Amino acid sequence: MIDFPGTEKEVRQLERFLTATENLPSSSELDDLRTRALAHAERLSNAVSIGFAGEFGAGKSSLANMLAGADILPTGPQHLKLPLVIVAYAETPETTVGWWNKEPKVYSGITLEKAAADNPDFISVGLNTPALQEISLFDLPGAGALDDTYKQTLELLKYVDCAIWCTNGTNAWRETERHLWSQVPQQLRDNSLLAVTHADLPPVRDALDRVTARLNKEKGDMFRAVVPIGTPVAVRAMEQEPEPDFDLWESCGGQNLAEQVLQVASEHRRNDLESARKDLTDVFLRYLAEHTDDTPAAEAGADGQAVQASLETALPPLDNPILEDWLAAIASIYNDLRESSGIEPAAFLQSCQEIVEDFAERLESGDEIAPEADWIPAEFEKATDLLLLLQFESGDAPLKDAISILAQLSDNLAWAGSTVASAPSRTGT
Ligand SMILES: Nc1nc2c(ncn2[C@@H]2O[C@H](COP(=O)(O)OP(=O)(O)OP(=O)(O)O)[C@@H](O)[C@H]2O)c(=O)[nH]1
Ligand SMILES: [Mg+2]
Repeated sequence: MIDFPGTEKEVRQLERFLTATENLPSSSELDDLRTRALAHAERLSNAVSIGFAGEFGAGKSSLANMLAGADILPTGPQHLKLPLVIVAYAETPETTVGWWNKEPKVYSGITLEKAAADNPDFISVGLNTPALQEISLFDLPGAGALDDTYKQTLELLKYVDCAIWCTNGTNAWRETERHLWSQVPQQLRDNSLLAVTHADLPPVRDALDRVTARLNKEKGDMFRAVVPIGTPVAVRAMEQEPEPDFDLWESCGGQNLAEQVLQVASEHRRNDLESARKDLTDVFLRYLAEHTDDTPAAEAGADGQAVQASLETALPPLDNPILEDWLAAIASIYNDLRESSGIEPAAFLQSCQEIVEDFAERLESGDEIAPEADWIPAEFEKATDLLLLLQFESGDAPLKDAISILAQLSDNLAWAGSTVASAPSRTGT
C-alpha cells in the first residue's frame, strides 16, 4: 500500500506565516519570503499532476481513463478533436472551458463536445472520485513527428509534475519520440515513466521480454521505469463481476502500472512537503522570530526541535483562550505520563478521551472559534470515538496514534481559535 502524505498541517502553517507577516513593513526580503511561502502553499494545496503524452493514437486517453476508473476521454481514430483535457476532482461533475488569457467558463455535468465547440486552450473535467484529490490527470493531444504539435507537447509538459510517455509496443520508442523526449528537462524525466502500450496484442506480447530489455537498456536517465501495459485487458479485468479479476489485472501490467504511478506521485508530494517544512523551520519562523517581539521562537535559537515545537505557538496571533486551556489540559496528562512510570496505556488513553470529550462539548456552542472553522467540533467528536476504540488495542501503537490525534487537534484549535473575532472580549479585559 502506497502512502500518500497529507499536507493540511503544512498548508495551515504556511497560511499562518502569511497572515502573521501581512502587516509587517514591506521589504524585498519579506516579499521574497511571502512569494516563496505562497508558492509552497499552492503546490501543497493542489493535486499532483500526471501528464499522458505520446504520439498520435499511442493510447494516452485509454490509459488515463483506466486510471480514472471512468470512460471520460474519447478514444480511437475518429474522435472529437480536443485540446489538453484535465481530469480533476470536483464535488459535483462539471466541465470547465479554459483559455490561457481569458476567464474560464463552467458547464455543469460532463460535456466535452459542448466544451470543444468553444475552441478553448484546455478543458477541465471535474469528477467526484476521491483519488483525484491527490492526483489529477492531464491528457495531452497527440504529438506528431513532422509538425508543430511536438512543440505544443513540450509546452504542455511544463504544467505537469510527472509524465507517462505512451509508446505503441508494435513499434516502440521510435527516433521521433526520442528526439522529442530529449528536450524535456531532467527534473521531469526523473518523475516520468515509459508506458509500452498494446502489450496485449500477440505480436507485442510475444516479443515483450526482448522489447522491455532493449528499452531498459536504452532509457538511461530518461525515465524512471519502463512499464508494459495492455490497457483494454486491464479495464476488462477491473470490470469483472462480482469482483475484479486480480490475476488478469496483474498479468496484463495494470497492477504494476498503477503502483508505479502512485509511487512517482507520492514521492513527488513527499519532496514538496519536505522542502516546505525545511523553509518553515529554517526560514519563515526564523524571520518571524527576528522581526516580531515576544515570540517563544526568539529564544529558540538554533535548536531545530525547539523551533519546530514553537511553531504551533509562535505563528498564530496569541490571543487564543481555548487553545491555551487545551494546551494546559494536555500538558497535565503528559506530566502524569512522565511522572508515573507504571501508567497503564488504557488509563492514559482514557484521560485523553475525557479531555477531548470535554472540549467537544465546549466547542459545540461555536462562539470560541471562527465561523469558518465550523467543522472543528465534528473533528473533536470523531477523535473522542477514535480514542475510545484505541483503548481496545494492545501495544505502543495506540499511544502513538493518540499523541498524533492530540497534535492534530492542537493544530486545529491554533487555527480555529486564533481568528475568532470575539476572542479579546472573552479575556475580560
Ligand atoms: N489492444 C490495445 N489497444 C489499445 C491499447 N491502448 C489503446 N488502444 C487502442 O488504440 C486506439 C488509440 O487509443 P487512444 O487512447 O485514443 O490513443 P491516444 O494516444 O489518446 O490518441 P490521440 O489522442 O488521438 O493522440 C484506440 O482504439 C484504443 O482502443 C492497448 O494497450 N491495447
Ligand atoms: Mg487521446
